[in-house]
Amino acid sequence: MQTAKSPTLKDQANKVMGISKEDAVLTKTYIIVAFTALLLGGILGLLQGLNRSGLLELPSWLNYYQVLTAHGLLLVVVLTAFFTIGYFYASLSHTLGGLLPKVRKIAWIGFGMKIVGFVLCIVPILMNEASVMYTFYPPMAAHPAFYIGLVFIALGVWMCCIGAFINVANWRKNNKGQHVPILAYFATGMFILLFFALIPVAIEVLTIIPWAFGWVETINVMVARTLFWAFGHTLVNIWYLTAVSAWYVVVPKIIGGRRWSDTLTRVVIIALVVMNITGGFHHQIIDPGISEAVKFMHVFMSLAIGFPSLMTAFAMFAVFERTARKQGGKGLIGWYKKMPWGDVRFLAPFIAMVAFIPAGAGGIAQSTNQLDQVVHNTMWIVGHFHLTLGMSVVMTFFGISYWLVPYISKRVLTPQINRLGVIQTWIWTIGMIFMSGAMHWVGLLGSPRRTSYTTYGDNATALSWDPYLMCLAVGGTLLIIGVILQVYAVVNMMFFAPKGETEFPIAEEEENATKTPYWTERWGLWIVVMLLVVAMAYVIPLTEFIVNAPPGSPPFKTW
Ligand code: HEM
Ligand SMILES: [Cu+2]
Repeated sequence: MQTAKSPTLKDQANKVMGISKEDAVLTKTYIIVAFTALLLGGILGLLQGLNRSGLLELPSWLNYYQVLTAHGLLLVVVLTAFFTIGYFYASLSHTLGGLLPKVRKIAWIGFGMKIVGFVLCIVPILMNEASVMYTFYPPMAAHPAFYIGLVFIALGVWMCCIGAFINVANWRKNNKGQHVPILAYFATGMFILLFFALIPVAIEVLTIIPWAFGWVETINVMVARTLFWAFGHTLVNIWYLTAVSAWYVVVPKIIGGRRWSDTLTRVVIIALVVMNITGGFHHQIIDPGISEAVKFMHVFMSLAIGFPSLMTAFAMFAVFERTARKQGGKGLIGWYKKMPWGDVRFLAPFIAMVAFIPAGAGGIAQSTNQLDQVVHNTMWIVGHFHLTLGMSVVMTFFGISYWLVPYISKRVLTPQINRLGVIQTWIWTIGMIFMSGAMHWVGLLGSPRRTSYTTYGDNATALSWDPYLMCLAVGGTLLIIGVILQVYAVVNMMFFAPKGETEFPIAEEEENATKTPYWTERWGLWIVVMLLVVAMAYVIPLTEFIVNAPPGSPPFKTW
């Protein structure tokens, strides 16, 4: 497999010398922005947690919904987008023999556009002119600058997608008939999903802008919400694909094992890309005006994504067990004794994987019509995405940082920082169990999400939420300690750790692996299949919303 006939001089130089300075600076900059967003977003999260538990009254110049909008945007958009792009650009650089100069330039232009966009978003938020939350659904309307900022962010991300496509296409042209290296393959899948996911939300934003300016009087709320979730739900799987790439490719190397089946790994990626966008209506189960049949189709497609997830779970535990047996591990679960629990590069993604089991189960519950009636718009949902995103995804990102940051900084992970990382991982785990556990529970008792502290005039039910909200605040406090430790570790590894070479960990395939069939490289075909599945899900409902449009809505400022 992937027996590169004769590695080019550039490939060899890349192996020996590590990442080039230019490529390293690019990823470093993306990572710095990502972790700055974590720090700021974390502080805002703590403010919210303390407010909701009645411990902190926000000053009159700082509105709860302003804080919530900034928290969502910093963590959902800035942290994840910048980390994902920085990580995958380093992966492309490492596995494809360096970034092409023009690709690097494109990525920098994309960076600039995202920053400009982000400033355009944040200024109206600071002025309390855009407390519309990161979902920014009409009929709530923000200052037009907020939406123009979103356009810039989308354009910037598109640039990065195009840059990645150019680099991969160039490699394929020079390596005809070969399989794209696995991490670059993950990157390709992720950037394809990102590229197409941005189309609906860009259309949405372009229809909102004239309405926000007051040039048109009303907007079709159903269309806007649908376009948003076609993107929003896909974003979830973009994060998932990024985290999973490290589970499949990096974690086996760190435990001294080999990768799981190359063919099936690629099939999982294709399945996630093809089936994902079609799940958006599971966020709109309670919305009116969508036929049951259409909702059912979306729920079916959402559950279809469960299939590659289960394959992933199987693959991971198969790798753990196989590796441990080679090292002398015995019995059905004896493998756990052989795992490097003291190595943060393993511990963090391992706990992230385990967290995905309850997180995924909660997601299946929410996709069920009857169960969703109970939890919709309650704190349960907030608990769910702090478990999926805040734990499974973000903790995998943390685990990646302990080798990626030294790798791009030409420094090493010291035992001290590793120990700090292990402590950080446990603090984050316990904090999230408290916070997310409390959120799930209090949600079942009816506490709404996106609502600042209130006792509803000392209503008995509302008062009964208090102990859980206190538990939420305890978890949030632990989490902010975790944020500070993690940011400290990143700064240390980037600027102060001892100089040295750090390996980019990529596990080899099993020796007796079967040859991966070439159809896995036919991205043109997979994109056509994806678009057909998307059309199946969206053409009929969107046509209906537009043809039988209800009276549109004027803009509202509810805060
Ligand atoms: C210090 C750590 C954190 C704390 C204390 C915290 C706390 C909270 C609280 C209390 C809420 C508001 C609940 C509501 O009123 O609906 C919230 C919302 C949210 N959090 Fe966090 N969080 C933290 C970290 C994170 C991370 C790491 C992410 C994602 C990467 C994240 C993503 C979100 C999102 C998307 C929302 C929803 C915003 C909305 O409803 O518009 N949080 N968080
Ligand atoms: Cu979803």
